[in-house]
Amino acid sequence: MAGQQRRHVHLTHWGAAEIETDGRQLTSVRPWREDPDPSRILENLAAAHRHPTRIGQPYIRRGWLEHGPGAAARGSDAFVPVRWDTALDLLAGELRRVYDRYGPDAVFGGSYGWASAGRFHHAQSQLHRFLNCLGGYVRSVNNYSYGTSAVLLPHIVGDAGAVLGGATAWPVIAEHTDLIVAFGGLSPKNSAVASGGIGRHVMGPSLSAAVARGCRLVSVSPLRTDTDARLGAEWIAPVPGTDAALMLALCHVLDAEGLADHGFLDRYTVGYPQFIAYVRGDADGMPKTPAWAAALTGVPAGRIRELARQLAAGRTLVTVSWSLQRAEHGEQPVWLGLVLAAMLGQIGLPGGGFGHGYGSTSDVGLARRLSAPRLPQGANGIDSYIPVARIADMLLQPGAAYDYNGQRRRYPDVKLVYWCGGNPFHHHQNLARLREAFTRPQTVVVHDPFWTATARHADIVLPSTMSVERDDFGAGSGDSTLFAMPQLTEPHAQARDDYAAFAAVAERLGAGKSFTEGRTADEWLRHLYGQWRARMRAAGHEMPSFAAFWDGGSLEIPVPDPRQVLLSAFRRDPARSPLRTPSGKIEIFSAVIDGFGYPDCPGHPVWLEPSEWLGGRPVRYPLQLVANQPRRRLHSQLDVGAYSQEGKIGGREPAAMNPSDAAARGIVDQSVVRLFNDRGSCLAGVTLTEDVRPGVVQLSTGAWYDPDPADPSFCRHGNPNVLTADRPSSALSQGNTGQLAMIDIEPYGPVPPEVSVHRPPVTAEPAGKP
Ligand code: PGD
Repeated sequence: MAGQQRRHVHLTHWGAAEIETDGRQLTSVRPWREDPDPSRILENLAAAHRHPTRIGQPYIRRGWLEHGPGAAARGSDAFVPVRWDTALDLLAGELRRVYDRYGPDAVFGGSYGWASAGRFHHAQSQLHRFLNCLGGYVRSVNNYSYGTSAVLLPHIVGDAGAVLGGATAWPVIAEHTDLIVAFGGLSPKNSAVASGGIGRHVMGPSLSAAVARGCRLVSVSPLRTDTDARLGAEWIAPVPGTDAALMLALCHVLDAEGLADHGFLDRYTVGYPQFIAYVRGDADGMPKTPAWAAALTGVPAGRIRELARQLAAGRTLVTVSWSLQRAEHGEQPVWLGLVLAAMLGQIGLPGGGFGHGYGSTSDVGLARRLSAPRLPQGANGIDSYIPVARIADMLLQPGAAYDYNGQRRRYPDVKLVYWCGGNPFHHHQNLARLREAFTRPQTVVVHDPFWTATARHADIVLPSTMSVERDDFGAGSGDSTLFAMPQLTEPHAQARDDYAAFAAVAERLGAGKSFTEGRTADEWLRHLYGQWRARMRAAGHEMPSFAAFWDGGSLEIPVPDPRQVLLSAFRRDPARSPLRTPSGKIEIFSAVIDGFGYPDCPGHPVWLEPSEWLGGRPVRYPLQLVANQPRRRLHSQLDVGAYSQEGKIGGREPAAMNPSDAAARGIVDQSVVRLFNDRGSCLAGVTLTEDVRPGVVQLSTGAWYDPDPADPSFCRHGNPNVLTADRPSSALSQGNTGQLAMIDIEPYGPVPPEVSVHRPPVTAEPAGKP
């Protein structure tokens, strides 16, 4: 393929791109011309594609190769390059050993992660299908994006998918909304990305249209940049983690001033009396007044009172970002956002009501499309799972009991961990603890295109192709454009598609036929497309032939209701379109949750003091870290790319803090600093800005974890997850709480150590050579 000029639109999680290649390199990457608001993250693609941290061939960790399964030196050992056949034989042998000796309950295939756009080569789906062919695996449920809401929403409003996929569409907001109050903001950087991809970014243009019509925005966040400055939003900056208190006070004012819509509450909700008794302080003697909330949030009581009146004055959308639930007691702000909207009585009306995740990903606010083609994953032979963020607990405490969503469960005893398409050493909290947890399994297998921190903590490492190196088609999970994604370059070195690797191992284990069904990857694409086309035809939609689709480059999947309004059918007729809650209504009080008896998530939303926050006593670490999503890449993906690298300061991940906090510590702009707490420390390059609330430090996730060899709790590069706590959001949801942590920060005196993670790891002599 080298030397062959190619040019095609290609889909990524952060947008579609018009890519030109010479068959080997990406010679030009430009945004798709139909995207009205493309993301600069595309600029990472070309340099990352041929970066030295691509994995060029299979590797086996030296200790594992020489001594067999076991963890000694995992994470610091050298890697031995091996031939594909050797790696596949070793992997097949190890899978056979573990399945025979321990069964599928000992194989963890949860493998959380976003991998790449593309429906067939979706890494997790491939892995799950493969492990299902071997008898099954321990899976993970929920996600790191909205894992807390995913458990809460079914109890209170029916199901998470309905709220996210059914969100009121952007054109309706642009046309009808008078006021958007965005708890957690409407982040332009987060709306640049969507799982599975996004063709047209419409949030920015839609908000501009709303504002041009006269819609006002209030952005509630410790970071001013959480809403695009060009929209002229009012910035309210509460103490991080106190949005629930602010919302309770807004409810208090609506109640006290007779602004609550009792007609709506009576008809469409249950449990308002219990909730409002709490707000009034009937039981605890503490009315949740603006003065009460001002002391917790730092937002003046007068502004809270005035905001409540503004909420009730017109068509208001109350929206809560996903980031707010990525915290201890993360259920509360989400539940309260819904309750606040219910009190305003506009749920189900165009442009009013509730939203969750606008600005958290670009597909919330896209009207729901019909289904897209996808790879069937087969059936799992066992029913063993963990809530996804309990990975370290599972590995560290096999057999231990824990609570989850009304159940008392036990962790399985996992011997083999298989990761394909995710990076836990990016996404999980308290990385030193995760590293300890990764010393427990006998074997860790990772497929990835890059030498990520997770690949460096594996025993068997297989090099995957990137999406530009294979034929596929892709549509984002909420987007309606299905793109043909023809292969643009030859694979890097000896990288192979995950599908090819799994097929070869399955063959060795006698499961080749069930995994491949006798199809090549190309035949799978045609098969999946054909099945989908038949389904669409049965539903009355004629779609082009595969050849016509492939030649045309993209097609539009039908969208039944482009102007969808969240819960409009329920509003029209709650008896005929009840919610899938026990009462069929919005549950302001949930008897089910109440019945679980969890102190950290009672039966109606409340203010609960987090274990660590700016108002906490005693003060050990005085600054609040906000570990949010990065602007210059998606998660940890393509951190070696040009746009991500351009943002580094002194080679470190950029952090931002208020000049007043910096001055108190002798920290100067653009210098290298050390962030620390009891769990760990990391370096970062600091920017001083009034856009960060005093008392707060912002450091995004996704800088590749670069542990000091002598101290894995010290990251030389700037991964904030060495600082965050591996503490669940609550017993209800067991979600991750990576967004917030208490820290301190100081100038870094010595010459900063080299960041080594952007070079490949140490490799040993190939097996069998002198
Ligand atoms: P990615 O960096 O997207 O992070 O965590 P996630 O694990 O999804 O990892 C995807 C990996 O897949 C990359 O290493 C990439 O190279 C690899 N990959 C890409 N394509 C392929 C392929 O075709 N085959 C294979 N085998 N691999 C491939 C993200 C997670 O992080 C998420 S979703 C959220 S929302 C969380 N957010 C936070 C947060 O706000 N704060 C903190 N502190 N921590 C978080 N972690 C979470």
